[in-house]
Amino acid sequence: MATKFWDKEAETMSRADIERRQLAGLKVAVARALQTPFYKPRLEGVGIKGPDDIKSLADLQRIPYTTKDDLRKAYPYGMVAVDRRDIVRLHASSGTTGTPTVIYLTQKDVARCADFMARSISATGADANDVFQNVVNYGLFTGGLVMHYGAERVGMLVIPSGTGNTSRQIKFMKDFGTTTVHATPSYLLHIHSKLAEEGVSPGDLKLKRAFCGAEPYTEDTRRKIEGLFGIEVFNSYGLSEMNGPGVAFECERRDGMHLWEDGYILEVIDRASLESVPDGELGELVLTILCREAMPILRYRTRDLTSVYPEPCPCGRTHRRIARITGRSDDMLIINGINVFPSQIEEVVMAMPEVGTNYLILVEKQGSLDKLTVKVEVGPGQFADDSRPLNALRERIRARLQALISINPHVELHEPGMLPVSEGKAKRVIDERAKL
Ligand code: DLL
Repeated sequence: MATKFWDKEAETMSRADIERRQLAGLKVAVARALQTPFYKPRLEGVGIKGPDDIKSLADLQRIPYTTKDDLRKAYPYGMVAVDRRDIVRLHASSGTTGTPTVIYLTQKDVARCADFMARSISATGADANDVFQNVVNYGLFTGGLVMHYGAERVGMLVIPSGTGNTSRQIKFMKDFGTTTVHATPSYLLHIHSKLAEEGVSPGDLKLKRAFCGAEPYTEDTRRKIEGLFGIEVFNSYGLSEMNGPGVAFECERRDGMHLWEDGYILEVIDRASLESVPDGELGELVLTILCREAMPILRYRTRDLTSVYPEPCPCGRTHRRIARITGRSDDMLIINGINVFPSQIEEVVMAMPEVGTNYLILVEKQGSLDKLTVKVEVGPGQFADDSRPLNALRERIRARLQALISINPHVELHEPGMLPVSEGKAKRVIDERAKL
């Protein structure tokens, strides 16, 4: 399969060259960090007083981890390393409560984000021939503007349609001949469920591919979207703290996401010991950003769970791949003492062909015990006079879930369109116990 490079030299450089770049980048990042009220005492406390104290990449291990809480404590300007007048943009995380986590970009940072994004987009095969509909929020969320700038850099025709007004999204897709769409997987499924109402079938569209990210989803959900639209779905990973999308992206092989190692140093750690785990083993992703002037962040604990692919990718890119994010360490539900990740439930539900495009997990207290309810929308036309097929489906979902998570859940089946939809990140879990 011919692969498209945006910057072949950078994307295929040898490991030795990547590490040389990383060491140089780390020295610069440390020098910048020492300019900030937050990092100066931290770094000096471990004997790092200047960039020359970083002699090899192993010195990274001397630097303490940075957490989301640290970012909140440094709010608003405690981690800024440049003159205020050099900052041209800020973004903030989508957290719904408390102090937001904010990141800042200089002109050069904005350009670098666009470059990493352009690499990512090109790796999927997209180019200036494509019409690109950016169906994500254009506000403080990085998914809108950062993706937009990258898509323009590649030369695609960008429709900055933002989220919402699903019937208009479908009209744009049809009228402008959209070939590539960027959306959360949950919203893209919702768009599919509305096609028929608009009198449009997937065959009427020119859609070839979708970039899906910003929230966890399983391989079955990917396959479901691919089958429903007849397109290819590329997994896209990023977080505001690391400039948003464009951190790691799937290439045409759609098997693991290349993490751009000349822009980021990646570590995967064990959550208990905080030590690095071997390639292939699941752990928490820790990232150090090398490609940002305005706001250095060193060894950021993302809370996202992944592993590094041990083998190189046949596409020729030398930047290592990370596996699909299986969830966040703080996502885990403990139900009657048993650990359950929402992704395990999604895995069962979305693997069933009868299931539609939406589901919801509800956890409540019932007496002294926890009660798990999984609400699932079925595909169109399945609620009929004969309830036996649905009863059988309900029982199959229940039994498979019980086998996988060792909890006997209540399963409710719903007609299409009955469960709440979000246009951005889906809220899949409602934990009523938290309110007690
Ligand atoms: O979601 C940036 C982004 C925008 C990524 C568009 C991809 C596409 P935040 O709002 O800060 O930034 O949320 C970051 O979302 O730590 C993960 O937990 C989750 N996340 C992002 N991409 C994926 C993915 C953006 N592909 C948080 N799979 C991250 C699973 C993802 N989870």
